[in-house]
Amino acid sequence: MIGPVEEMLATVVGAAGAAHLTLIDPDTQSPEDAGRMAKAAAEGGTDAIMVGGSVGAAGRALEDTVAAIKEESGLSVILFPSGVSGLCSNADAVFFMSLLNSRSASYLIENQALGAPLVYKYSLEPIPMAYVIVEPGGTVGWVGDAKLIPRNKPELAAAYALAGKYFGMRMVYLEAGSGANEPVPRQMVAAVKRALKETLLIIGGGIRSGEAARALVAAGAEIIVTGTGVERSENVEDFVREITSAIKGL
Ligand code: 1GP
Repeated sequence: MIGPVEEMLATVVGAAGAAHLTLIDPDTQSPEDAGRMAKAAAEGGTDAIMVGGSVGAAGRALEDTVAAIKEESGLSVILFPSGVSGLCSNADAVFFMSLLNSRSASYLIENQALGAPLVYKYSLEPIPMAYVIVEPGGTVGWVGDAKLIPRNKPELAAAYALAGKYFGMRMVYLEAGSGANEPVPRQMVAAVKRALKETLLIIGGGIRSGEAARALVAAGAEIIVTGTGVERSENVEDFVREITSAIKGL
């Protein structure tokens, strides 16, 4: 069953052609600073906040960060967990994902099995998502033990994406890795979108400008994620507005 956060994202994509998510890692700044960043991102037109990180995004820091973001921005918070410890009860939703090109059962199903009862207990909205990591992959590629998709092999990315769709996952996230020098190649985005059709395609990793985000949306991306760009920008509202105004209403 589709829940309210997923419905909201689908509505934004339907109306504007694309949505934007701001990724905040609780390990990178204080909860207060995370709240301020989220408020500025909301003012810049971001649609929801993703909270997660490969290392240290857990416990009190995670809960306090989620609380501050919700209070300051009024936006929905979607958890983006690297494992069971990335779950908390005060978020709205969780990308309930399997890292399809991981070599490790931990990231394919074990964390998900251990996390599922907590998702239920916390009444989090699970958003079923296929997660596929492309070169260079960054920290998440290493931690997730991913067999990285080569950048010049769009057909491999499309095959994994289609497998995710056939499993019933309603979103596919192609990830270049946080802080990547370049985003996922446009040809790969286009090949994956051709395979997916109506299944929503999320692209993240290495997106630092409105121009880059627009090119990815023109190729078929529907949800753009930015983390590092937001973290490093001196004016979060302006940076987020640059991205949102470049991708919406194309
Ligand atoms: C990481 O794709 C996201 O999961 C965001 O990447 O930090 O490079 O924006 P950046």
